[in-house]
Amino acid sequence: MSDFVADFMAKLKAKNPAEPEFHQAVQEVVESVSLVLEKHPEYNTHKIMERMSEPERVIMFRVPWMDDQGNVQVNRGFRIEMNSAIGPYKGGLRLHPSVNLGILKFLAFEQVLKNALTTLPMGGGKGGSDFDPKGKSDNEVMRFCQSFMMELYRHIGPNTDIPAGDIGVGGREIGYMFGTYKKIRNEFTGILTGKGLNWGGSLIRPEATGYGAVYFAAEMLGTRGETLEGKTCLVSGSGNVAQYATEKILDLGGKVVTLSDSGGYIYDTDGVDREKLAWVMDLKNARRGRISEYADKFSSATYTPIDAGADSNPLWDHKADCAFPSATQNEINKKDAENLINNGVYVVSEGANMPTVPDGVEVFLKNKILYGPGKAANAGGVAVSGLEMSQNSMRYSWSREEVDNKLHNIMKSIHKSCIEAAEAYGAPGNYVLGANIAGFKKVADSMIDQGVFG
Ligand code: NDP
Ligand code: 2IT
Repeated sequence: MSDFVADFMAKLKAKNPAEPEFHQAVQEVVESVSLVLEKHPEYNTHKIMERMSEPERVIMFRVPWMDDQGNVQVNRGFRIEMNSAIGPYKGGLRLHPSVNLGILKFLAFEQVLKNALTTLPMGGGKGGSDFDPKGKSDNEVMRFCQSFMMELYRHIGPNTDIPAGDIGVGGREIGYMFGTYKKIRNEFTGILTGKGLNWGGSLIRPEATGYGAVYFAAEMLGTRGETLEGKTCLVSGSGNVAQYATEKILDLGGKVVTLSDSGGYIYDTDGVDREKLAWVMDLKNARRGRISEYADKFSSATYTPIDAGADSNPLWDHKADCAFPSATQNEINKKDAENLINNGVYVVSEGANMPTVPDGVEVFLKNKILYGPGKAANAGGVAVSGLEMSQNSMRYSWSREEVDNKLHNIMKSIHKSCIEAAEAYGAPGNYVLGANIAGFKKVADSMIDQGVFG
């Protein structure tokens, strides 16, 4: 680690204690951009890294709600408005018991660079709550979402901050939040993305993150003259991103052999075909059950529980060509990364945000595999959110084909930006460096243009 990076990180950790995920996300970026800072001392003069790692605003609030038994429950709500240099704050809301300030700051920090890569004018933000939607009734989720929006509404707006979904937030939650905002403000505007198709949502938004991660993998394979046809793929998660990554892998002729949830994973020797995928979507989206039930239903599959405390995750220890981690942060440790390489995996396209620990990323880079980090590979979701905002502004909607084409072109453009930035800084094929540098430069130059408040 260079003196600059060590010094920067020591200060960041002292100022933001007990936020390991935030430290991890920032450190990777500081390491990548230290090459840029050497060539461009003006970024240091303007204290760009210091400013980018300090949120413009952090909102933390009480979310009281009443459960079905009439008991009052209290959760903590957050919105991190990280950076608005290139557009209004934009990024998802996560509802999961693990949510805390540090996790949302890491996600907001990543979001700023990701959004810069999309080519669309969006700044970065993230929010959510430690509310656990699992096991809650529809009415409880609605009352929580209403209470959450009773505070959030003051801080968001179609030109200020536009939240969307993330873990635990899909169409149902966006609907309850949108209805509450509309009631309070007496205004029908695009203050959230991922809306229902009947009330301002965009076609392809639910599919966008998963499709985008697969388009990105296809672009990476294209640099070696290959396609996804006939490739065996490991997918983790079984939520929004995993489901549509699986669908697009099938479209492009690949085979998906794994899916998971926080309890364990299934391995299907015959592959998850369209019929089985439809069954998974029904199981998960109706919140009826766990992925373990897949193995009861389909005899070609086995279920293995995942022990979160174990030294490796068996999902990543199968013969395959490609991996699409699509569950959560730090789900691939160093041993998992080594297992992937030893099993022949040479394409990793991250649907999730920061799913690989830094030592794991090192393993991928050392082995020179095609490794697309989350902020590039999963940018399709927020990109189509940006397209939803454009459609809302125009009071118009594009067809499925139009949105899918735009998404595809955006993913190609992100891939190209990464390749070019990596080459310009002497590390051809290093998408980590490429994504961090390309995203950083766009935001940094905009901040300089706008003076010290930019
Ligand atoms: P969903 O809530 O739809 O699904 C999440 C999936 O991941 C579930 O299968 C869930 O299992 C599993 N999971 C969640 N937390 C953990 C955990 N701590 N350990 C193991 N498994 C876990 O979320 P999404 O599919 O939307 O999000 C998945 C990832 O993709 C996240 O990292 C998110 O930040 C990222 N992402 C999402 C985008 C979007 O548009 N939705 C855009 C870009 C990135 P279980 O059911 O057991 O909880
Ligand atoms: O991590 C992400 O990019 C998202 N959860 C999507 C954000 C958005 O605003 O669509």
